[in-house]
Amino acid sequence: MKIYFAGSIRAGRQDADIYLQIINYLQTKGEVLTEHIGSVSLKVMGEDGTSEKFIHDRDINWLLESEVIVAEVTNPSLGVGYELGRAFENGKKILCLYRPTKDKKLSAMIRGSNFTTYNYKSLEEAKHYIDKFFRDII
Ligand code: 6K6
Repeated sequence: MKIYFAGSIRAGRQDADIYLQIINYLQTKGEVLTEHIGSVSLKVMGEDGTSEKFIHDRDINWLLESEVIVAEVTNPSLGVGYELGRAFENGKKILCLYRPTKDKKLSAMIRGSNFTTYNYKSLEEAKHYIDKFFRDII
């Protein structure tokens, strides 16, 4: 099963290590087409020599060929929001994972959508919800 993982890039890389751990776990469920999102060497400013159009078209092709989209949505990202909208319109199975904090709230456009969204506090909890999501969609 092809899985598209989405997480913030230009909106900030502070959660890159969490993305990596989630991606590592998702790789036990299928083929993650976007494993670079977890790379700590991927910085906010961009991949050298790669045009924005190339990135957009490549990522959308990967998204459209994936069956499942998993997004870590704690750090709000325009790109991730856009990918979720495209995924939804194309009938993809969507899991959003969110770490709640006292002073921030997840966008109503995500929480109020039909996406499966789970709050989590630890990697163990995220893994539990990933297991549940994959059990439910099979
Ligand atoms: C590398 C480092 C910074 O920028 C790059 C090159 N850009 C991207 N490379 C790969 N995927 C990208 C890039 N920019 C956006 N995306 C896609 O949008 C990813 O699949 C992420 O899930 C999402 C991140 O969007 P922003 O708005 O946070 O960048």
